[in-house]
Amino acid sequence: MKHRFGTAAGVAVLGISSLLVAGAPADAQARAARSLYVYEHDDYKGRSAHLTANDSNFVNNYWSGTGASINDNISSFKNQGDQRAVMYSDANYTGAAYSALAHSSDSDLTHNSHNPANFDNVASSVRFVI
Ligand SMILES: [Ca+2]
Ligand SMILES: [Ca+2]
Ligand SMILES: [Ca+2]
Repeated sequence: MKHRFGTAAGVAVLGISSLLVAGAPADAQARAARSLYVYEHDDYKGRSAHLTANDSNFVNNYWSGTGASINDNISSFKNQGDQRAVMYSDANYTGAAYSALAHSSDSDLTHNSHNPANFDNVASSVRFVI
C-alpha cells in the first residue's frame, strides 16, 4: 500500500514537470485564460497595460509604450480572461484585495460595493485564480 502511494506521487510529479517542459500548449492556454487590461484613469481612459500572468510587484510594470509604472495608478480595468484576477493593494499579494471576476469590468475603482470601498490608485500586485 505504502509503495503504491509512493509510485502514484512519483507519476504525478513527472506529469507536472513534463507539462512544464512541453511548454507551448500550456502557455498558450494560460495566456488565453489570463487577460487583464488596466487603465490609468476612470472609464478605461489614459494609458493602458495588459497583464497576463501573476505579478508580485507592479513597480517594474509600465503603461504600454512608456517608462511610467502602473503601480498605485490603476483606476479602471477590463478582465477579458477566463480567470478571476485578484489585485492587492500591496506587493507580494498582501494588503487589501479586490476580486475582479472573469469577464468583468469596472470603470471606476473609487466606489465599490463588494470589494474594498476605494481601490483607486492602490493596486500593487495581481494573482490569477480559477
Ligand atoms: Ca512586476
Ligand atoms: Ca489612476
Ligand atoms: Ca499599492
